Amino acid sequence: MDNTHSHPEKLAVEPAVGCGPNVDGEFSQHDYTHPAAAWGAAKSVGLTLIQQGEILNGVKAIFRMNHENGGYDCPGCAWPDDRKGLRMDICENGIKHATWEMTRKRVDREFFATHTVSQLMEWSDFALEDVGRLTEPLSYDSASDKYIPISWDDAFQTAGRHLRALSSPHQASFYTSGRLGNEATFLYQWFAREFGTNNLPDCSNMCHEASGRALNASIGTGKGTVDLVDWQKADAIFVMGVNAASNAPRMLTALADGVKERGLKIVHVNPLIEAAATRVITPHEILDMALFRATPTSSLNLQPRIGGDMALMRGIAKYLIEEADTNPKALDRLFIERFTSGFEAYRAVCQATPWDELVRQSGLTLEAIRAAAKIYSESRSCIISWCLGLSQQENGVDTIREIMNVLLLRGNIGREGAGPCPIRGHSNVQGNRTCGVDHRPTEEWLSRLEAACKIRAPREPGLDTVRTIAAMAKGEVKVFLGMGGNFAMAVPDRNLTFEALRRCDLTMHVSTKLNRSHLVHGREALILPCIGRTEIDHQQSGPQGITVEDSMSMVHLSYGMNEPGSPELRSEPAIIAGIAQAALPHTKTPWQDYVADYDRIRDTMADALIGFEDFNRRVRQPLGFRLHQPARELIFQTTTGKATFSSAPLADAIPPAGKLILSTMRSHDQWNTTIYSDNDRYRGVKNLRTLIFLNAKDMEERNLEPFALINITSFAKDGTTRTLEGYRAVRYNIPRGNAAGYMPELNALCPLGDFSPQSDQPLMKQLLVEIVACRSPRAGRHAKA
Ligand SMILES: Nc1nc2c(c(=O)[nH]1)N[C@H]1C(S)=C(S)[C@@H](COP(=O)(O)OP(=O)(O)OC[C@H]3O[C@@H](n4cnc5c(=O)[nH]c(N)nc54)[C@H](O)[C@@H]3O)O[C@H]1N2
Ligand SMILES: Nc1nc2c(c(=O)[nH]1)N[C@H]1C(S)=C(S)[C@@H](COP(=O)(O)OP(=O)(O)OC[C@H]3O[C@@H](n4cnc5c(=O)[nH]c(N)nc54)[C@H](O)[C@@H]3O)O[C@H]1N2
Ligand SMILES: [Mo]
Repeated sequence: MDNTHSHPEKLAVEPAVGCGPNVDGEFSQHDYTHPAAAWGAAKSVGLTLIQQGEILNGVKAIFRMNHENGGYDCPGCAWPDDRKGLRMDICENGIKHATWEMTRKRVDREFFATHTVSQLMEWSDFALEDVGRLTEPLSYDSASDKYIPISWDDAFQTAGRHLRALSSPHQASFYTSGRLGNEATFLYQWFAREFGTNNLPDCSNMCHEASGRALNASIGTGKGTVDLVDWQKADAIFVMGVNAASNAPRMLTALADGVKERGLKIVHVNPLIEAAATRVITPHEILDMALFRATPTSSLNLQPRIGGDMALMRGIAKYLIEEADTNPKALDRLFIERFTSGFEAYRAVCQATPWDELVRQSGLTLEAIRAAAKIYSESRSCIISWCLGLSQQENGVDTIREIMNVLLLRGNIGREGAGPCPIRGHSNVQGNRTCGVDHRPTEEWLSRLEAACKIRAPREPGLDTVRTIAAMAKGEVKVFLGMGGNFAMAVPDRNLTFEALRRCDLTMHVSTKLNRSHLVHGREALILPCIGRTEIDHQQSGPQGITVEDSMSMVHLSYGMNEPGSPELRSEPAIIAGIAQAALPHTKTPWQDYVADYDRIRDTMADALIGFEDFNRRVRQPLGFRLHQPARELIFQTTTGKATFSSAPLADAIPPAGKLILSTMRSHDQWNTTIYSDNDRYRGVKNLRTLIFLNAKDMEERNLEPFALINITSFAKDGTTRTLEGYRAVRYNIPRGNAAGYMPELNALCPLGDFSPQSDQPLMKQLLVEIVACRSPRAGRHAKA
């Protein structure tokens, strides 16, 4: 498709506050024709290092990242480390992410003395973070509308005073973003529960909640069962609903190696053909880089409609079941009989679903579905991996269970090279759940915690992310603590969320950099600056390591290597301990002992957590250790003791006439709410974020020229609408009836009440919208907060 357009037109009005740098001038979109990773990535790394003044440290960091014995865990994503030791297991976006933290820029008290919060609200999100690392604790002064320095002691006392004043512990909510190490996570949930609440919303509520629930129901574990060795052994891999070249770039290595070394078959399932689905040059292959020798990384590209994945999976199952009439090897009958339940009902459902319905709902041709099924049925061992493209859907749980159904039909679990593999987001989001951040804790968890920590834990289910916002809006939650992350921007329904946060008595954030969540604050507010993953964590007993768990259940130590960005910074465990002591005057927990030596936290974790026995010793083994995963050994801790087929009705993914389904996603140059530039290299976009990718026919139907200004209105289930104005329509290879654009700008369109009843996840990839030409352009205007 010809997407080569550029549009130098300048807008008559001021560009509105957006998330990216908001650079003026020309913007464009054209087809990206180079292989993924390769020199474009190398160049971009160089530019980032220069921008952050970090050439030397950056280069040093590259060589220390993800290395066994002493390196720090890359904060970029949760992809496991390649421990072959021979390669640089790094990627462009990981380096960008680490150097963003290691910047030399600092934001000090002078800055806050000269800028009011109202003024800062006018800044872009890029500009806010770009002022550099936070250097000391700050408290909001309403008289001057400014943040002013506060001592750590006074900050903790402020937190404690508010928390103690609540009439119920459930009036506080404790958010976590998946950056937190296991030790801090464990202390954090301990503190919340000793305080008396399970209000522990986290970024998982918007990320992989659906995967956890589906996997639990199906195979009795919330996690995937495969590891990197399996990725090196599989003979077919399905890559579904992930933009790997941008968001899990180290996956490209596994894909390219598989193709080169053993003819791996790769099926990409994505409404967009993303860069990983074309050809790649992985940066550690220096020779390939030099010779521009690219490896094709796709056997089949399927472009289902948004939400059409379940129909595709059911189609594959139907094919296998039909094949089984003539080919006894199509299904693994022995496995089904010994290890599963619910097969007969599932077979009946597949047989009863007509092919044309599967074709209609998936948006794929019959031939395409059959081609995928053929690759699947001919593979000896197959991995199916997925990310947000599946989990952020209305029927995310059913869809992921359908993936499990397909895997179970051929016994693709519990053996080498086979199994389910959710691609996690934040580098320790999986560890956060393992270590107790869960608003719906099990009785087993709570009673083990009580025994190990000698506390009473509450039994009332807590609030998740969406419900925390609703409760703040109603005045039911009065104190909000954000442990990392950028809550105000990451969550749905921007206007409502801003109002909700502003109703709080106290909002506080533990952060490395200034972000919008600090500016959208309660009556009182605290910014509590912490050291980052790349920095040395000095405590009484010496420098501390923290542990993290990657996407594939490996737990290992991470040591920072730079001196803290400012002497005033504290570690996350130290900040949690400070707040806990101030909030719990009668606590018997020796908080400061734990901070002095993280081995003590790990010793208590070893008592509280199944699988963490002898934690301190095992985690010091060269590669750390892998958490025991019963489902991998075909032990299924489900209610039936077997892996369970689901027979859910097919999801309806077809938008009503005139409307479109909009998916919100990341550009190549952003890390969640952190925007590095307004470019999206692999999608060929330069200097434009306020865009919507549309099918050419959908544009024609609406009389939209390329780059036409448009308004987008979303329709909530409760009948309310939300509108963003002055976006640009960009012609793109995307199925008809579908549209895509960037988070977090588009979060203004996500209705708070529209979450999946199966996962409670906001429908961030499945918004019902109408797109019309914008008559009175107010460029990229964001719904006013
Ligand atoms: N560089 C970088 N790395 C990151 C992040 C980052 O922001 N930047 N974020 C981290 C986090 S927290 C997470 S959770 C992950 C996110 O990683 P991704 O899941 O890759 O995140 P998104 O950019 O939201 O992309 C979603 C993908 O799903 C596709 N998609 C949308 N709807 C559908 C659908 O209905 N079906 C299918 N099959 N596909 C669909 C989109 O086209 C897109 O390719 O990445 C992590 N890694
Ligand atoms: N529309 C839409 N919305 C989405 C998504 C989507 O696909 N579409 N994706 C969702 C997903 S998957 C996720 S995970 C969430 C992400 O939600 P969050 O995790 O809340 O957001 P981030 O942007 O990752 O947080 C960035 C901030 O973290 C802080 N930070 C960075 N490093 C550290 C550290 O080491 N310690 C501490 N304490 N703070 C640190 C910095 O201050 C930075 O500003 O967004 C969700 N929102
Ligand atoms: Mo995520």
